[in-house]
Amino acid sequence: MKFAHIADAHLGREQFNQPFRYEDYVKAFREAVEKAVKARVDFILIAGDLFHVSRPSPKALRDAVEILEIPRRKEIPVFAIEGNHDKTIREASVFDLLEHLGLIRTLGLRREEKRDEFLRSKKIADRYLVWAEVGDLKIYGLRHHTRWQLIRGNTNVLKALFKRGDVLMLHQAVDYLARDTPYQDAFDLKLSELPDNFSYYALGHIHVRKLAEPEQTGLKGPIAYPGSTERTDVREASHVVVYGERDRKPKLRENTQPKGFYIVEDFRPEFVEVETRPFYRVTVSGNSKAELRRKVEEVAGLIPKDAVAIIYLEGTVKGGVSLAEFNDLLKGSGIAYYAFRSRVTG
Ligand SMILES: [Mn+2]
Repeated sequence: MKFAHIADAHLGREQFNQPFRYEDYVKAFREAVEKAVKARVDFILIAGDLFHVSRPSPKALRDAVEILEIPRRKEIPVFAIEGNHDKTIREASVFDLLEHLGLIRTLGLRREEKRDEFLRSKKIADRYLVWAEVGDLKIYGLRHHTRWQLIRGNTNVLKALFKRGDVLMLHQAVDYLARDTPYQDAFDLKLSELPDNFSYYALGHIHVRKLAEPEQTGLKGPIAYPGSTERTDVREASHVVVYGERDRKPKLRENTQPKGFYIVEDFRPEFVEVETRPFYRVTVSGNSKAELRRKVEEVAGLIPKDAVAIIYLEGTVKGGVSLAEFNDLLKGSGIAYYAFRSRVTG
């Protein structure tokens, strides 16, 4: 059995208010789905945040429908959960609409019983737990919940709901994998709070690729975050340039954060890269405005025209600097989008 594990596509996001970034997000998700279909997977998992908001624009919805029709044409089922960005407490969600169109199947606790070729349901209090079965594989999932919803005193809702199965799909930050991410101190679950007895933990929420092997965690299967399909934050830059105070020339590191998704065979994830626009994170240090300007001009030569670049200015400059004093430097550079951020002290 082979499946694809995709997360955090954030369709509909127009990063930096740039229309071309909307298209980039759509393109990355399309490439992931096309590559999954081409690899002839048995099913596709979408581990939350398919959309950037719970009420996406008609355009984002249309793009999602067009892309999800690719696996449907090949009769490859798509199982999904809602993330913190696209969940809703309203009675009907965009996920219900996509499900009605036969494009996805939503796993988790639901108001109504669901049964079809793949879906099974079990009544739990006033809800139905809906899971999927493909061949002899049992796939469970639950949409994003806050920590206090999942861990209530001595009750661990996840462990009560999910005793055993093959795949468990969640949209949560697990502390063990949240190190060096924005969720380091804002995790939802401790490693020990994850249910045991699953062969693969298909997670979403942390936007950088992470993998914890059973030897590290003591769980039966790996915990995997594929990361977002596009670059959602400067921490996910593809290229990092540092021009320090004492450097005679800038230092460039390439392909620092590959983007993509996992193709999982026999519960072993294999990362598949998706092509994304180069995203530069640049740090320039200097002790005068003239030095900072000279270094920015030099760095500009390293950044390709189609790139996004976020440039941090650092150092101690008498009287400080205003960012407006730097914008003219890159005006004619052709860089698709750039912004300066100042950490200069006066
Ligand atoms: Mn997300």
